Amino acid sequence: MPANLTQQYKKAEQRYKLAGTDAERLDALEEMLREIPKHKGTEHLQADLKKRRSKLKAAIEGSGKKSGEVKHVDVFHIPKSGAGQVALIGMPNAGKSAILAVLTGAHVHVADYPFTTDKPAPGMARYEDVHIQLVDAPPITADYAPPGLVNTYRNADILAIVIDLAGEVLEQMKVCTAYLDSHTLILDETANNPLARKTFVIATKADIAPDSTLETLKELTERPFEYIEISSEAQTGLDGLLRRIFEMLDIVRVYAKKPGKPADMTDPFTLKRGSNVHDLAYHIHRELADKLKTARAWNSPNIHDGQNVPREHVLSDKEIIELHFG
Ligand SMILES: Nc1nc2c(ncn2[C@@H]2O[C@H](COP(=O)(O)OP(=O)(O)OP(=O)(O)O)[C@@H](O)[C@H]2O)c(=O)[nH]1
Ligand SMILES: [Mg+2]
Repeated sequence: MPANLTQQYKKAEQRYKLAGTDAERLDALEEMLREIPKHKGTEHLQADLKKRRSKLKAAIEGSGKKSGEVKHVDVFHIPKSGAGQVALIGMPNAGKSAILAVLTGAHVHVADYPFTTDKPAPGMARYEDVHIQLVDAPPITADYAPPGLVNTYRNADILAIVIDLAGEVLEQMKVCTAYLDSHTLILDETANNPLARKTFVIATKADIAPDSTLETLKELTERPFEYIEISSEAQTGLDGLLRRIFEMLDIVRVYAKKPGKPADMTDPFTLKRGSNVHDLAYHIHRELADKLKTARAWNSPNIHDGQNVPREHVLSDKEIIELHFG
């Protein structure tokens, strides 16, 4: 086994091992293939991964298929990857695919006619050293939304309503909120609805928006959404958008360190805010978590660098943790 596999590769491998379904396994395997360093030392492993990939693909295509029956793959289910998943919702031509393209480099079609996108597609954006998954989606209208689309939104951590500021903003807002309401997807603080998702608004095409369109939209929308104004074309507001998404995900990043070795500061683990040292150990390795003996922390508020911390120690963003297993 070559020694120079990246953290990202190892995480994907971990995901592969923990996957519950073939589809998740395939997704993790694809990431491993993307992340594996491409050189002579990894040729065998690459070949092995590719072999496993074709087997999995065959298994997925074969499953549920009786003779002559058409295969069923849920194209609306986008397996999660990265620190969190944000799915876009909007009317035709709103600019959803353009957001994916500019933030993730995913190969999505951006075009000047409606209904360009016909199924959801993921892409990976980056905020500092955190990977955030964005999901492009086919459009909805007042009369129609693809029936399976609700699955895409149910699976996401956060929903982003994409409004074209150069279009009919009130109509777009009405159609999107009506859709989210009718599927009880929208977060109503008072209703304690477990199906609801955190929802905010991306107001796009700021470069060609008539003056004060956004102000009007805010004034006439009753729900207290957060609005983030961007332009994919002029590439404005994008850093702020990613920073807010990171904050909304409510996660902390933690750099794990082996005793006697420097921490890998390039690729943090991400955990829900409020997680502790034991959660980190569990996240890294399920079986090892209970064998955790001690831990030391660096870059932690109120703690001297290198001090021992208990397993109940709550992690803060950017902490470095050294785990000692018994
Ligand atoms: N000026 C300007 N044009 C934009 C911007 N974002 C998208 N567009 C244009 O708007 C049109 C539609 O963009 P898409 O990203 O394909 O829209 P969509 O929401 O994915 O459309 P559907 O796939 O039909 O749902 C394209 O011609 C884009 O070039 C922007 O920020 N500024
Ligand atoms: Mg599109």
